[in-house]
Amino acid sequence: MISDPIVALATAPGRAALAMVRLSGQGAFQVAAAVVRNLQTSQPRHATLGTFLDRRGRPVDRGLYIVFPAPHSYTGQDLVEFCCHGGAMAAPQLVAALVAAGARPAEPGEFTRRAVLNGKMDLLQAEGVADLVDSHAPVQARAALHQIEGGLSARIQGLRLQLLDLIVALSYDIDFPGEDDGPISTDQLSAHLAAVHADVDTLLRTAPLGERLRAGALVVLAGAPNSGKSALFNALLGVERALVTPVAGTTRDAVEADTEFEGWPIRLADTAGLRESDDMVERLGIEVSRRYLAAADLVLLCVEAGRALTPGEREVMRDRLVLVARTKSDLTRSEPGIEVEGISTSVLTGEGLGTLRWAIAEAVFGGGDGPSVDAEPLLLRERHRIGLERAAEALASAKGLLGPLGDAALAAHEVQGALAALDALVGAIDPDEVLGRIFSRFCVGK
Ligand SMILES: Nc1nc2c(ncn2[C@@H]2O[C@H](COP(=O)(O)OP(=O)(O)O)[C@@H](O)[C@H]2O)c(=O)[nH]1
Ligand SMILES: [Mg+2]
Repeated sequence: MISDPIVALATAPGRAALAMVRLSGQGAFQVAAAVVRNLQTSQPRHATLGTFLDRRGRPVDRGLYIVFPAPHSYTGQDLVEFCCHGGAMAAPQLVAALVAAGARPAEPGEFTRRAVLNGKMDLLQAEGVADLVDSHAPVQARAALHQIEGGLSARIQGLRLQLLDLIVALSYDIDFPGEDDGPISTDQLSAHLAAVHADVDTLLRTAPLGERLRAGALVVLAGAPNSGKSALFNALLGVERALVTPVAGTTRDAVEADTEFEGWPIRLADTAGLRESDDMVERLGIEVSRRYLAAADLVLLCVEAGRALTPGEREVMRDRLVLVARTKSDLTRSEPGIEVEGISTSVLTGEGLGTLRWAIAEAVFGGGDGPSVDAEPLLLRERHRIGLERAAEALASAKGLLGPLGDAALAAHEVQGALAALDALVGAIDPDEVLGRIFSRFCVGK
């Protein structure tokens, strides 16, 4: 059912000054009327102070409510937002009162799902909403907001219109076959097709950065035991997450944390040291380290300042993106004139930490503060990439079907396929499967 009244706490539960409860669906105002003393609905989208009552008419809170008559609401349905007090009692009691009055507790993402089904936003924008809620770095948040505002949707819409033009042009060829010199020559058709194909490819090239931006770049600390990995991990995060001890082999499991460097999202992982070990648990940790190394977008190789790199460390640097952090620089006075490979750092003095954060962001995201992220839409998800890859494949097939020896009808069919791939990205072509996957990861109340 997509119209029955649903209710949810839209803010995080727990101790807080305020909380927000959302109610949406057909009959939402009747449900609200059973809970709000003298509910006023004559002034849409105005905050009204009211007393909220439980099912026996006892006040549970006093707060603001706003009524949004359909279709001018987030979901496109009649909707009421309640702003009540936070904490363990007021908001949960208000939700319980609304349920008692006939609303159903909402599923995760159900409000946004209704917004999509009612045409208030498309699927790409809905994904942007989820990404903004999940983001933990400013650039990531900006990319998500850009998507909510329709950046990627507009770009896809532009591609759709190009494809529709192409289909129209091809149908002329179907209707008047053999007229080589009709209003649209094969050369023109080919050029038109090549232009759309190039635009699809341009967008596809944003996928590696986009997907890395959404997930956060995986930066893995590696190096010999006791080289200062865990200390550096904590210092880069600014919180004590991993255990630091003088005992080699302390870190046995990988510790991961989401953070941001220079506004860019980073998944920082501390691992066990890379060395042979007889201790079974430590060996398992080392195995985990190897797996992390294989998955890393960047390896931060920790090497004590003032010593040469070992052959094993050189091996780690082969064939992957590696930055060398020279650790414990406070313990060694670097000899003037001797060039030290890597960025000199110390967790005691703080030397090099800022430089290192900057260098990591630069290495994995190409640096800058991301003006391109604001100006240009990115493909942030695998789903987007796969959709555009399908479109690109269909266009490549269409290309082979143009010309006197080709078949305009088949070419048009391929272009239709490309169009369908883009439609599925934006809209609810395959509603249950795609919508189910997307919205199951939402928060309740969104
Ligand atoms: N003086 C100094 N000691 C450090 C620094 N970083 C780490 N250490 C010490 O080196 C030892 C090993 O550090 P740890 O981070 O546990 O190394 P890991 O085995 O590579 O994780 C600990 O005793 C730390 O206190 C540093 O920048 N300066
Ligand atoms: Mg450690």
